[in-house]
Amino acid sequence: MRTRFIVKETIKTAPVAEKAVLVAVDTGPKQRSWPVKESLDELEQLTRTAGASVVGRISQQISQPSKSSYIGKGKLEELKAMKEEAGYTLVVFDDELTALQQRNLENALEVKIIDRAALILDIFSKHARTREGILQVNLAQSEYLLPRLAGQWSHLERLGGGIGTRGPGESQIETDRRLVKQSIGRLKKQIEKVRKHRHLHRKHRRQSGVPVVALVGYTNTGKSSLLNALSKANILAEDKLFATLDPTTRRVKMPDKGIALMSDTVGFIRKLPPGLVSAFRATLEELKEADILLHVVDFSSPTAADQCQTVEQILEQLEIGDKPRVTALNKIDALLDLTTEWNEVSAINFFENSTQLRYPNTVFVSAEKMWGLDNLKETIARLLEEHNDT
Ligand SMILES: Nc1nc2c(ncn2[C@@H]2O[C@H](COP(=O)(O)OP(=O)(O)OP(=O)(O)O)[C@@H](O)[C@H]2O)c(=O)[nH]1
Ligand SMILES: [Mg+2]
Repeated sequence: MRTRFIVKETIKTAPVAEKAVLVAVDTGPKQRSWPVKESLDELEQLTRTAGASVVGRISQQISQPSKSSYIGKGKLEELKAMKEEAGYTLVVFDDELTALQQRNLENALEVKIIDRAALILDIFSKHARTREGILQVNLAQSEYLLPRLAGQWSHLERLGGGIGTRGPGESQIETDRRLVKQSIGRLKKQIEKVRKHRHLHRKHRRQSGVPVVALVGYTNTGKSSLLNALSKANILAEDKLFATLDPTTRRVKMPDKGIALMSDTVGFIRKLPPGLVSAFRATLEELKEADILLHVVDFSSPTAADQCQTVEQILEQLEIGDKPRVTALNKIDALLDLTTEWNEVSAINFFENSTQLRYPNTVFVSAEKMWGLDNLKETIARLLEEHNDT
């Protein structure tokens, strides 16, 4: 019998990448701790993670953003003049815009305008996989939209889909605020059910007496990579912001042959949209139940200190700022001079001697090279034991 092969042809049409220009204002010394260049670097990473390419950057030194158009008139003209040459289809602003600023900017530039908060929400919506994650992102998006329902969404639809327009149902948004409010109410109820379920799950876990360590940190610092290295798990780790949204828990063998449960969760970022932290309460509550926190820092980042400060602020906001903590200064390999051959011992000695960092429960590691992991586990075990005694 002859076998017939049927060749199915699929035509793949890759969506055309949106081209974005990034805009920030530099309001002077108050903001010096996070210079505008670094802020724009981060905004660029966010934009790329959302799937657009960056074709230009603009920043303006002003004491206060303009109430009507965020940047001043002259800068706005400059941005408009760039349009033809750069061919941008999207402008991303580094701060949250008011509905008025957004509409004025859209009218002046005739392209899609989004702000940092919308960009972060868009990435969250792309990366959410579990029902819990999706519900929480939908809630945060609806809350972001509610005060902005001034008709600009129909305008946005005319400008095409893509970043910032993925939302909890554009048709609803068009209809009216009441529908969005109803949907917020529904989402909250559904999330409440998830919370209760999680609460029960945690209760069982607590009864089992296995200690729980929660990884926290700025986005892209290597939390998932470190958990993979510690547990030989296979969690997605990539050079993208917010690669992880849904919590993952793994069993890790400790030096005393005991077991600890370590959970990896969503990373933090500066200027997180305010609604996002509250919408992610169900996920973030996992952190409250942990015995200790493992704060993962990207020690190779020029903004490591500022990132730590942001993490501290969010931990305070979640009322877990005083939980016992181990700090892992990660990615030390990325700081080494490559003309020398390094190994675990020489690299860690080098950092311990050169930085003279003497903070308690702070260790140098490289998740990529698997350096410092035993020391990290011992530090965690010691802290767990101390915590148990109290
Ligand atoms: N050089 C170097 N790169 C690392 C190290 N650890 C992680 N990375 C890289 O850093 C990037 C982010 O790693 P992830 O593990 O996804 O970081 P994360 O903190 O889980 O990030 P999100 O889930 O997106 O918040 C990836 O490209 C990793 O390969 C390290 O020790 N050294
Ligand atoms: Mg991750």
